[in-house]
Amino acid sequence: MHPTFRMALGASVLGLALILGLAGNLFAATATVAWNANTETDLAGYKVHYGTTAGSYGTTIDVGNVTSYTVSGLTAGTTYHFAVSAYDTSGNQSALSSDVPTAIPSGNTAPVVTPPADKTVEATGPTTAVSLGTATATDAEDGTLTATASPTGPFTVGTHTITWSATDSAGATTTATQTVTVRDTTGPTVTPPADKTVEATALLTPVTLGTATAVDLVDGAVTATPDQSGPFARGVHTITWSATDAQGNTRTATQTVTVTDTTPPAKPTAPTISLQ
Ligand SMILES: [Ca+2]
Ligand SMILES: [Ca+2]
Repeated sequence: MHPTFRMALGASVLGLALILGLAGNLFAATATVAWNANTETDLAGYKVHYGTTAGSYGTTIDVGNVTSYTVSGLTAGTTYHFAVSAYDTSGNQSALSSDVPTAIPSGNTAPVVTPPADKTVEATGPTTAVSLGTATATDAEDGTLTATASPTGPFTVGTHTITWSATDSAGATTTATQTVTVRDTTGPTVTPPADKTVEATALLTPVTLGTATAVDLVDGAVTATPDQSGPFARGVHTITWSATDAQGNTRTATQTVTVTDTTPPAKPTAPTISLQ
């Protein structure tokens, strides 16, 4: 049995350094591991250990008596743990050096998304379809990408934030926002009751005006009210019916009420005659 071979590796590999390199394939990277040389005269070589879990290295490579080694085939965007051990001519192994965790860069650039211009449109109903336009999305690796919008409408009255997003082949997503404003500046459409002509029944005649209807594109049926309700003197009267929507937009329509007097006075009582 050989005595246990002990090397002051923990101290001697303090200089363990990693030089990361990206190979031609964007998704396979290399890392160069370098360490300080041990000083034992019977030193025979080193082993590089690496894996994705600290202290549990899935791969060990006997790299011989060198002080640097380039590991290839690493997955970009992954963190690896590296350590080095030494062995002598009798086959004794040192303990592992300190663990050196290293994140391999993804080597990918996220897409650039430019949203369409903000939009303001007039409501056409309780919800309004809006042509959002098209966002542009470009990616350094993939070229032109398709950006998708969410939500796409139709939209209620108010301000809405549309998120445009594009995802590249490496799974990197970029978002950009567009603002869509749907406004209601249109008052309800008012339909007045039919014009009326009534015969006077008194100095001021009560008239049943009827009911106006009012419909708003956004709010649906709303209430219309007249500006006067009588009773009316003889003559022609213009009644203004108005209705206001939830946004404060008012529209009006008119109804004409005519009070006629075609009734002759009652015949007088028989006169009395006096002779002189
Ligand atoms: Ca990309
Ligand atoms: Ca309206």
